[in-house]
This record gives sequence, C-alpha cells and structure tokens, in this order.
Amino acid sequence: MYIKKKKSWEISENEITPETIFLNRRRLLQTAGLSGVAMLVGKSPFSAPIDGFPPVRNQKYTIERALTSEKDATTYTNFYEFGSSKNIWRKAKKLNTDPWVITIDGLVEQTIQIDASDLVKKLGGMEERLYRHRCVEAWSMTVPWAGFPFSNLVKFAGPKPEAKYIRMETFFEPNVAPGQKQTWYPWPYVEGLTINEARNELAFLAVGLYGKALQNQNGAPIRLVVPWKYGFKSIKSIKRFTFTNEQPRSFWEILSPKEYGFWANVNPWVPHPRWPQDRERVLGGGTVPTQLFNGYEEEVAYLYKSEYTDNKRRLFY
Ligand SMILES: Nc1nc2c(c(=O)[nH]1)N[C@H]1C(S)=C(S)[C@@H](COP(=O)(O)O)O[C@H]1N2
Ligand SMILES: [Mo]
Repeated sequence: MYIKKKKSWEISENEITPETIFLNRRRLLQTAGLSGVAMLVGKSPFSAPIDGFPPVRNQKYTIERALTSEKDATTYTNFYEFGSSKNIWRKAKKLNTDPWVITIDGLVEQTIQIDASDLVKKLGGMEERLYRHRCVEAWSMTVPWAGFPFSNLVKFAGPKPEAKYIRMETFFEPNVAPGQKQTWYPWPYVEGLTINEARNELAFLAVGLYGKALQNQNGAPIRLVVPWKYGFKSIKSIKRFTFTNEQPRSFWEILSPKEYGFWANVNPWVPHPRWPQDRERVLGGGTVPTQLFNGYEEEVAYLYKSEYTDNKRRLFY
C-alpha cells in the first residue's frame, strides 16, 4: 500500500500489568485445580513447536476456485514489518517465533500470558479450511489455512459483558524487522474486530498453511484470517489480544483513514479512492469479478444489517 504522509510516531511501551498470569505447561500442571495462580512474567522456558499437523479438512469450507500454488502464497506476501515489497519472505526468516508469549488482557476475567504452542492446545482440534483472500490492492488467492475458530479464543479469554471489541497487536522488534525502523509508520501493527465479528463462524486463527506450520512470512506462529474483509485486517504474528469497549484504531486506519477503515468489508461497489475494487487479479493468472463480502455474504451479512440495507457504501469505511 502507498502512504503519502511521513510522520514520526511515539511507540508506546508494551507494559505488563502486575495481575499478569503466566501459563506454561509445567505451571499449568502444578497449579491445576488451584485458584489464584501465581504470577510469573517472562519467556516460557518450555516452549515447543505447535503440534496437531496435519489438520483435518473441514468440508464446510471448500471452494469452487482453484487453489493458489503454495509457492505463490508463500513468496508473494504483504508484511510491512519486513519492508513494503512483496518478496520479503527471506527477510522474515529472522523472526524468532518460539517461544512466543501471547498476552490476553483488557476486559477479561484475568490477564493471561501463554506461549503460542500452549494456547493452541486450549483452542481445540486443528482444522483446515479453504478460504478466498482478497487484498485491498486488488489481488487475490485461495489457500488452505489450518487453525481454530476465533470464537474458541473468545471463550478461552472469558470477556466481561462490557467488552465490545478485540484489539490485536503484533511484535515490535526493529532490529529483526527492518520495516519497523521506518518511524513514520505507527508500529506495532494493530488490527481490530467487534466481538460479534470475532464470534462469526468464519473468523479464524491460523497457525498453518498447506498442511504445515505457518512460515514466518505468512504470520507465524499465529495470525488472524477474516476472509470477508480486505486482507490488511488479517493481522499476522499476533502478540496481544485486548478486549475493550473502544473501537481500536488500526495501523492502516491511522495512516490513511479514508482508504483503510475499521470495517474494510470487501465491496466491489465502493472503489478505493485511488483504484476500482470491482475486479481482482488472481495470483497465478487471470482476473475475476470481486464479490460482495468476498463471496461470504450468506455467512456475514447479519453482522452489518443496517449498513447493508441502508447504504452499501458504509460497508467499506
Ligand atoms: N503484521 C502484519 N500483518 C499483516 C500485514 C502486515 O504488513 N503486517 N499485511 C496484511 C495484508 S495487506 C495482507 S493482504 C495479508 C497478506 O497475507 P499473506 O501475505 O499471508 O498472503 O496480511 C495482512 N496482515
Ligand atoms: Mo493486503
């Protein structure tokens, strides 16, 4: 994506609250059945690769389009932390994703810190789904993700009733990710959903692609996949899930709110201010018409009832 303004941004510290609870495998065993678990902050010494591969394909989420080649999907990627070109996949290898401590905080019963490999065990059996992916830049792909319904994480987190949104944030490691030395970007990358969107059956937390653990360039160890929204919503390499009653301001929204809004639902009738959105270039060859909600209207339209009936334009912004 193209940015006009260059600004310097204050990066806020990722502070850890004193209530933080750190869950790792051994501590879970030690404290099983106890309430008021001891707190411990730091890196898990017992980290392990994510297991559960190969995933079982969920036949409900298959697709009429041909699958994108694994090579295209893993070498043509958007990951601005590593630079703004599509061929950053080698640079992304430098990111260390194990251990990977994830914080779940905000309007939840208890702040939780848990290694990604332990978190996935809490999210149920791994499944595979074929999803379309439509980037706001008008290219698209169709790929098999492996992971878990986001709703399982919402259940695990135990949100308070006043929580209306989930804000997601990725890492900030400018020495590893050279794009993060570009101080005019509001690092770290942030995205958000309403809790109702996160509970939609399609909202998915992916840990794998093509039957294997995610490679760094696709968002290892864990990323969001919301196939009815433009691709920038599907934040990679998530480090923090914060439940909140304020609509999160996302990375691209801060940079250019008229182009990359909070909702960002795929909508062929609403052109981007600088290009049309009615067609898409399919990775691997050809173009096809873009569909409302990227073809997932049946599953998601209820979430946007008023906007959907009153004014389709609002689906994007
Ligand atoms: N952290 C982070 N997540 C991100 C991005 C990014 O630059 N940084 N790019 C987004 C965009 S614009 C798209 S299209 C998708 C691309 O996912 P893929 O590279 O796995 O196809 O990731 C999204 N998630
Ligand atoms: Mo994108």
